[in-house]
Amino acid sequence: MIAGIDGARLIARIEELGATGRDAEGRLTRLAGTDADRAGRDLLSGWLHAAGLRVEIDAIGNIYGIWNPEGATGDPLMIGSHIDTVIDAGQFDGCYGVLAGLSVIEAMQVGLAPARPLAVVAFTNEEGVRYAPDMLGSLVMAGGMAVEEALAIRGTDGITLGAELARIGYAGTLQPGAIRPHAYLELHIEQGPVLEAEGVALGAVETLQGISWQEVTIRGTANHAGTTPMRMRRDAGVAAAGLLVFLDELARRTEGGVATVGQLRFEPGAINVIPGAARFTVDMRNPDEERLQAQEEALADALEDLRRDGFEVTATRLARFEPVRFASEIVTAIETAATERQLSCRRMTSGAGHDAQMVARIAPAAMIFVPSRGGISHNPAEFTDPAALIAGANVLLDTARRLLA
Ligand code: HGY
Ligand code: MN
Ligand code: MN
Repeated sequence: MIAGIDGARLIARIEELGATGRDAEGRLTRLAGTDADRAGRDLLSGWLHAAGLRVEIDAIGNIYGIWNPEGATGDPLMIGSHIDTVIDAGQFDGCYGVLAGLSVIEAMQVGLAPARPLAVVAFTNEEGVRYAPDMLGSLVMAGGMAVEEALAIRGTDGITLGAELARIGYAGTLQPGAIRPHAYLELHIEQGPVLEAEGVALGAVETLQGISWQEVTIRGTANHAGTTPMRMRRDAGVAAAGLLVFLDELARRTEGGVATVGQLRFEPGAINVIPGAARFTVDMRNPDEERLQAQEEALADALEDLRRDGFEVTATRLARFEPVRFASEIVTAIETAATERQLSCRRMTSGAGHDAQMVARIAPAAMIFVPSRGGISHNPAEFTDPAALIAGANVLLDTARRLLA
């Protein structure tokens, strides 16, 4: 009987990976394909090799650590997440799930001989901050996008993902999808307030909400800030500001809706020039597909109104994923594993996007959440108590064993 994972080593690795790829201001920022991403990838690959795993890199840069015990056959049980981050990130988002997956394999290597191989995976560009869409590596592995199309995506800095993966040494040869999961588990911090507010130890994630990403450009007329009467202005900045308030109010009155404008840029961006153009991103989400479509239609109507007011408006789709329901048999296995460890557990939906939603296209998949302090994430203040991290990893271990039985 294996008692559990090596908790101290898991926490130490989270800390060490969390110290990797910090910028000059000490901010954790490992965007896909950057030197910081390479540093994180190299550190993880070293741990995978040290655990005696076969390490494979596929053509979209996904990193697989495969354990093929004596006599094991069939497709692997896959445990994964991501190690790329947002800007000024917390150290748990994604990394926790990958490192917990490694710790599960290492625990099983002592005394267990599963009949099926196991693979721990770190997917490329889950965050989508530099390259859209997000969850890109798992989307390609699941056959949702051709690898050539994904490699040709230009980042926010104009450089293609393919060029960057080659530059950092992670343009693999393995065909994405060649390693097909028998089933998939992902352990992740909740990144929201629910578990902490309810005092529940774990979340058995059964659904994940729909996601709609767009980039909107509004063009008006750049003009002199002093000489141009208000009645003569076509101020793209004010038009954009009106849309930001509209999107916020729309989400607040739409059941389950959320909306975020994370990036906003005025051009030419001078103190005494009326903005001739405004570019911004729109992230809208809803667990209900029809309501998400209604949010998208309301935005489209608002953009049409601006065109009638004389603005030139374009909207480019960056990502669009429908809500996902995970495999109920795995959700049940997670609940059983939690109960056996006397840990409280509740079913829930995920507000965040995750690689599991892509892998669910090709295999039974589900997720386990642990609480986030204050519900904070995508922020250096992101934190989960070490005991909760270790408890989550042990429930991941027990669930994996149940799926391998
Ligand atoms: O955007 C998301 O929900 C995820 O963090 N990529
Ligand atoms: Mn994540
Ligand atoms: Mn994230």
